[in-house]
Amino acid sequence: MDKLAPQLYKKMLLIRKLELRLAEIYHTDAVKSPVHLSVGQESIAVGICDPLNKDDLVSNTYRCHATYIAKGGDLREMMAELYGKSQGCAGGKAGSMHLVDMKNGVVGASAVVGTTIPIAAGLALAMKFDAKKTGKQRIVVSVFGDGGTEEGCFYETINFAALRKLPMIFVCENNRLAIHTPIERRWATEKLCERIQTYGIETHKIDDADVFKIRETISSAAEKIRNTGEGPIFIECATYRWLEHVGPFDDHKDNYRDLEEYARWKKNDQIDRLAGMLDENTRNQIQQEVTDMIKDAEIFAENSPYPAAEELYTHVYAH
Ligand SMILES: Cc1ncc(C[n+]2csc(CCOP(=O)(O)OP(=O)(O)O)c2C)c(N)n1
Repeated sequence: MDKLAPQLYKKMLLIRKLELRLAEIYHTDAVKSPVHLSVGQESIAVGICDPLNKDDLVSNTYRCHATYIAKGGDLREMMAELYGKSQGCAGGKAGSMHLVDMKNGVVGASAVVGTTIPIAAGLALAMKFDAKKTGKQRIVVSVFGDGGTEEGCFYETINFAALRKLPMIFVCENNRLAIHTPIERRWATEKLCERIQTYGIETHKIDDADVFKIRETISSAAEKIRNTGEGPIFIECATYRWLEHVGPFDDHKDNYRDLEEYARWKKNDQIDRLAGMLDENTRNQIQQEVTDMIKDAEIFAENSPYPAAEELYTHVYAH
């Protein structure tokens, strides 16, 4: 058995089970915001975050539950945030699309496609300056979807990051869909890595969402950037979203996605794969731990109070 299998399995299972639990309770209105679930895509977040240090940063989009959990974001605070409660990671004011936990290196997410990419570069620039004083190079990983690469600010950021050799890793989570529009109807060519190479950036492409390959690629990229103080590195990870773009259901009857492709990805499920690598005792123990963690977070969220009315007037800026 690969010695990393138990920890990777546990993190992926935690994401999967927590999101499926959200889907189950969504109809009760306990969760106060829309949810963009990552079911089927867990190996990307876990492969990225597992080899990072606690003080490295990960930045993501509105589909941010998976990286938040994989980077060690506080589970109770996440659940309370989803419930709109005051002990949530953003005081209950932001919800699912804006999870943040800076103490564990999770940068606040945004619903506006592409916008978190330049912010991540700004953080990487700060880290480059910091390293001159501290001698320790922290890194930022900026995660975005294939749709994010269609925004102008993505190319501005790629260019700036290459010019200033920023200590960052760009990861495109390519699930081939932007809401309902498949990639064939959006991209003139699929040569994303080749496009990025023209900026003088090293690229890697992982076609099968293999969690070990993703982890290894990130780990080597991070080591290279830490040793030289120079990035960026770009990684494209193919994956497939199993559920609808936003919400708790599947949308397989909506007739816009290739269900044979979905079936192929399901067969390649990394959670099933790793479960098969573990002995029964280890597997059962991890499953129980994950169930307990989710229950604990749910109870915490239920018992947390809603924000006080005066909170309406905090974090509000007027010009
Ligand atoms: C600037 C901007 N344009 C359009 C939208 C509407 N929108 C929300 S999600 C989305 C699709 C993005 O797809 P992708 O980046 O591939 O991420 P995924 O949802 O697949 O994770 C779009 C177009 C938006 N939120 N922001």
